[in-house]
Amino acid sequence: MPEERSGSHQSVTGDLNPVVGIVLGSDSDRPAMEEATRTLTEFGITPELVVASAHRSPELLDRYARAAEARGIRVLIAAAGGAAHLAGALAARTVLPVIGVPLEATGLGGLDSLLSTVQMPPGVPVATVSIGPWGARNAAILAVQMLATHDPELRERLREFKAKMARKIEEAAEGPNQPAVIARPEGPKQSPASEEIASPRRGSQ
Ligand code: C2R
Repeated sequence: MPEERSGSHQSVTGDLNPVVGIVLGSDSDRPAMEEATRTLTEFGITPELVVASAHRSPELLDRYARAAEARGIRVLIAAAGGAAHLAGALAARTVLPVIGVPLEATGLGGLDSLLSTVQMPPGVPVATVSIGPWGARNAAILAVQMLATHDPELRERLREFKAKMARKIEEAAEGPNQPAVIARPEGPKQSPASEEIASPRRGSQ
């Protein structure tokens, strides 16, 4: 188990060496996965993005998967459409956690990629998220949560992120004609730390 990082200098946030690798089955998957990069950047993590296909470039995928851990990658995100064997092929070659994002690429609405990503045989898990952009965002958040198990600064950012999400819903619930029972208890509206996630230190483009 890697040692727990503590303090801003030890945190993976702001690391120049990527700790998250996003693998796309095709260059055509880039738009669908922009949300993943954007979300990771919100948390101060800049991923590396590579295109490699289990079907079309098996040797390239093999090289990438086998070198990832030694290069400092901690979590892999694999996104593919159709017969999406990409995430499983990565998971077969590394002990790093693999998050699979099924994409919609055929007339089957992404159900084909969902099933081919999620239905892994026992022993080779792929943490599969929802189809398309929802999955892209959740894959990034899940990757942050995995990294945060050994990174207190990231854990704090996740708490602020969740608090901000809850506040947004609570504010909507404070609209007219809402039952008093769900009114917000008295307390500070927003902590300065929460503003940080709203406007992260590192660029969010
Ligand atoms: P093209 O647009 O390049 O024809 O790709 C890609 O992820 C993409 O969504 C069409 C779709 O094929 C997917 N693809 C896979 C794999 N390689 C490419 N599912 C794989 O190895 O699993």
